[in-house]
Amino acid sequence: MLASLKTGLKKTRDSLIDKYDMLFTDAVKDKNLFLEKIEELLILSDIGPRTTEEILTRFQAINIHQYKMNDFNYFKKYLKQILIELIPATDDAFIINPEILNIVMVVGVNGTGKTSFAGKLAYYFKDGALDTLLVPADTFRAGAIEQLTYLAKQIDVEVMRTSAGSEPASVVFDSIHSAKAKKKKLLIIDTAGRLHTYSNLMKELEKVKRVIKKNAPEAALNIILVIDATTGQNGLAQAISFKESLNISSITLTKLDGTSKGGIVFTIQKDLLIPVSFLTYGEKITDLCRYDTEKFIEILLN
Ligand SMILES: Nc1nc2c(ncn2[C@@H]2O[C@H](COP(=O)(O)OP(=O)(O)O)[C@@H](O)[C@H]2O)c(=O)[nH]1
Ligand SMILES: [Mg+2]
Repeated sequence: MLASLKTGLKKTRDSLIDKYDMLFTDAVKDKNLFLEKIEELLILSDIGPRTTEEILTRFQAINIHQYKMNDFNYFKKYLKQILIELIPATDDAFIINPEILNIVMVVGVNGTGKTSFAGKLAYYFKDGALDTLLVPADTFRAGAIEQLTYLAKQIDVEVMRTSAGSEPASVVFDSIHSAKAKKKKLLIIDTAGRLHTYSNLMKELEKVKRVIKKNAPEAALNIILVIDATTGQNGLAQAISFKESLNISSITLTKLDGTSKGGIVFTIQKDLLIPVSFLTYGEKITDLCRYDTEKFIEILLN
C-alpha cells in the first residue's frame, strides 16, 4: 500500500486526530468518562458496535494513567495493537492463478463504483502482464457500456463489444468463449446495479453466475461486491443481501477518500465476516490497492 492511500484516508485520519484532541481534554482524569469518549470516537469512525465493544473491554483492563492515554501517540500505539489482534488477517481474500483463466464478477448497487473498479483492476493487473478482457455486462443502464469501453481504451485493455439491451447472461457466455479462444488469463465482468426490482437484479446476477460455472468450471471465480464507504450502514445492509444471493468472495470498498468513516473496513470483516480484497480512494485509475489489515491500521493510525 502506498503513500496515496494515506492521502486517500486523510478524512478518516484527520477525524480521529481532531476528535481525539477535542474529546480528551478532561476525559483522561476519569476512567468512565474516558471509556465513554473512546466509544464515541470509535462509533464516529464506523468501527462498528461489536469491535467497539471488544476494544472498550481492552481499555477497561488497563490503567489509563500508566499507559499515558492523554497522549495521542500512546493511545494510537495501544489501539493499533488491539486492532491488529482483533481483526482477522485476510491475505487470501483474492488470489490470481496465472496458469488458468481467472474470472472476476463485479457486483453491487448503482453508483458504488463498479465500472470504475473494473477499469482500475484491469490496470492494476497490466503490470503483471495478465492478458485481460473487460466485459460490459451492465447492458441495462444507458452509457454503462460506453463508460467501460472508454476506460478500456484509455488503459489499452481489450473490451468485449456489446450492444445496449443485450441479455447480460448471453454477453457473459460470449465473453467466456472469446476469452478461452484468445487464451486470456483474466476476465473482468462489470454488471448492472439496478433493474426494475431488487429481486430481478439478484435473479439476473445468479443467472450470470450459473453461466460462468457451467461454461468455465475450470476457471477461478471471484465474485467481488463493491461497497461505497460513504454509505455507512446502508452499505452493510447491501452486503448482507448480496452475500445471501451470490455467496460473494470478497468486498471492495470504494470512495475511502470521501469519508471520515474508514472504520467501516473493520465492521465488514468483524461483523459480516466477509474479507476485504481491494480499496479505492480516488477517481484516478491508479487509486486502487490490495487490502492488508496490518498495513491499513498502520496507515490509519500513523
Ligand atoms: N472520490 C471517488 N470517487 C469514485 C471512486 N470510485 C468511483 N468513484 C466515482 O463514483 C461515481 C460512480 O462510479 P461508477 O464506477 O460509474 O459506479 P457504478 O454505477 O457502480 O458502475 C463516478 O463518478 C466515479 O468517478 C473513489 O474511490 N473515489
Ligand atoms: Mg457501472
